[in-house]
Order: sequence, then C-alpha cells, then structure tokens
Amino acid sequence: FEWQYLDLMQRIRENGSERRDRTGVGTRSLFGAMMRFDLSDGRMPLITTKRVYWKTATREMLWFLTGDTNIRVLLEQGVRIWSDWPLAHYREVTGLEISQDAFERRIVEDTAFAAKWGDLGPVYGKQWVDWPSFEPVDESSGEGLFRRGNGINQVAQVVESLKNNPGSRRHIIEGWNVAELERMALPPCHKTYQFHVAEGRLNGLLYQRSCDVALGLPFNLWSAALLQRMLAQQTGLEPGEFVWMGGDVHLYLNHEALVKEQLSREPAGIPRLEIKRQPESIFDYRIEDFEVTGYEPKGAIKAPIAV
Ligand code: THF
Repeated sequence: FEWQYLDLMQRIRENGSERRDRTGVGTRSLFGAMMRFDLSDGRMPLITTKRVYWKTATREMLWFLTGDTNIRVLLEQGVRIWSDWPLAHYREVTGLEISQDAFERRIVEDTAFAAKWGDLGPVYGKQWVDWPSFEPVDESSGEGLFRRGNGINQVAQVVESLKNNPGSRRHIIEGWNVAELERMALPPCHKTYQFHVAEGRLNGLLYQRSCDVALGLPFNLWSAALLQRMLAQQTGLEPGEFVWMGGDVHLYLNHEALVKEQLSREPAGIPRLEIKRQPESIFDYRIEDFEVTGYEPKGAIKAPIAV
C-alpha cells in the first residue's frame, strides 16, 4: 500500500510546479491525486518508512468527535500539533516573544487564558457535531427573523443513515462551512468524508483540498481510516476500501531532507489496528481502545511545520 504514498512523493518532487503559498515557505505542487487502501483484516494505511505517531493522530480524532475546538485538551494529553496557529496569533496580537513551551504551559494552567487564546474557532469538531442551523421565528412572517436552531450532528446522522439507509449516496461529513471560514484559525484541509455500503462492507472516501504530503498526509491517512473503522464497528459492517483524494498536493521546499531520506527507505510489515472494545456510540471511544500490531517503522524524521 505504501508505495502509492512514496510514488506520490516522488512524482511531486520530480514534476511539481514550484509555487508560492500562504505560509511563504514555498511548495512543489501537483493538482489532483488519488490513492486506494484495503482496510480488510485490520489493515491500516500507517506509513512504515518513518515513525508516525498514530496515538497523537488518534487523540486528535477523538478530540474532533467531542466537538471541542480549544487546544487545551490536546495539550493536557501532550499533543502539540495544533499549538502553532494560536501561538502565532498570540504573538501577533500582543507583540510578546513568548516561547512555545511557555505558551502551552499557560494554556494548560490558566483557564481564562486558554479560553481567550487557545481556541481555533469553529474548525472540524464544531462543524462535525454542531453545524449551526437557523429556523424562521414565525413561519408566516416569511423572510426576516431567524433564531438559532439545534446544531446538526453530522457524525451521529451518518451513523443513523448507514444503519437505516445503507444504499444512500448522502453519507457525508462536511467541514467546509462557507459562512464560518473567516472565523477559523485554518479552513479545513480534510474537508469532505463520504461513506458507501456495498456487500456488507463500509467504504470511505476523503477529499482533501490541500495536502502537506510529508508531514500532514501520514496523519490524515491514519485518521480517516480510523474514523472509517469506528463507523464500521458502530454499524456492524466490515471495513472495506478507503479512497483518498487530494486537490493541491504539495511538498514544502524546506522538507527536502525528509523527502530524500524517506525515498531512500523501503516499506516493511503490515500494520494492523485492533479495536479492543465496542463502545456504546461513536462518541465513546477512548485511547486505550486501540492497539496497533505489526508496526515496526524506520526512525522518525523531523521537519518543520509551515504555519
Ligand atoms: N498545516 C500544515 N502546513 N501541514 C499540515 O500537515 C497541517 N495539518 C494540520 C493543520 N494544519 C497543517 C495540523 N496537523 C504535525 C502533524 C500534523 C499536524 C501538525 C503537525 C507534526 O509536526 N508532526 C510531526 C511531529 C509529531 C509529534 O511530535 O507528535 C511528525 O513528525 O509527524 C494537517 O491536517
């Protein structure tokens, strides 16, 4: 499975157009890519040519499912992958030269500080489980007055539709809430998930508009397959195929050392995920429920994240 990932990396390295991007780092980029992974037998698209911190990615996925958008809960578990954006915002607004460590410590220790500076805005979790809805105050008044309706829990709805209407072509979880993009620290990259039931199997598809192939994609592949596995368990289906699609698929120019090292390595082993318990609902999974076997990756490769 992993050769698809390495091939994509190589293709971008050789044929990608050099482009300026939002972060100012610069990328080499291709537009439009697809990969397919078989999730039967517990198999997972977990990259072995470098160590991928699948527990970190799992904690992030569980955090999305709670609807939380504040980095505090992540930091309490030692997950630092979302700190850069609030930190950059804090430095920009206050002009203070605070270190990442000090900023993170303050978020964990100071509730008011966390509330003011730790929130990412209405990103993934919020849209997934509490997409805002509005309803007319008085049907007869026509246009004009609306009140806030109940938030829409897309994840719960997909569980229900997979169980009750498996043939549907609308099993979708969407992160791209156009009206709220401006309030998000970062508009969603892995923006659309679609599911599909055939022959007792749950297939999944992720469309990712923008993809940091070296740092982000190994996390994104794991997380999407994990969500698919949890949904399959909750709906009594066998895990089927996972299809990944990317829009702007890029390598940051400052990731060249990582890319070169990783392309010199060869995949080994077949990582598998076991879910050790069947929780009550899709919202009740805990980190201890997941066990990975057959994962013997090559060493981690450090590289800077573009903010
Ligand atoms: N922005 C950019 N430029 N790339 C991304 O991959 C990305 N994300 C999320 C939001 N914005 C993004 C954040 N996800 C790491 C991994 C995933 C992230 C952010 C950072 C990272 O630094 N990984 C390192 C260390 C992991 C660790 O210490 O636990 C790694 O080696 O994998 C993609 O959705």
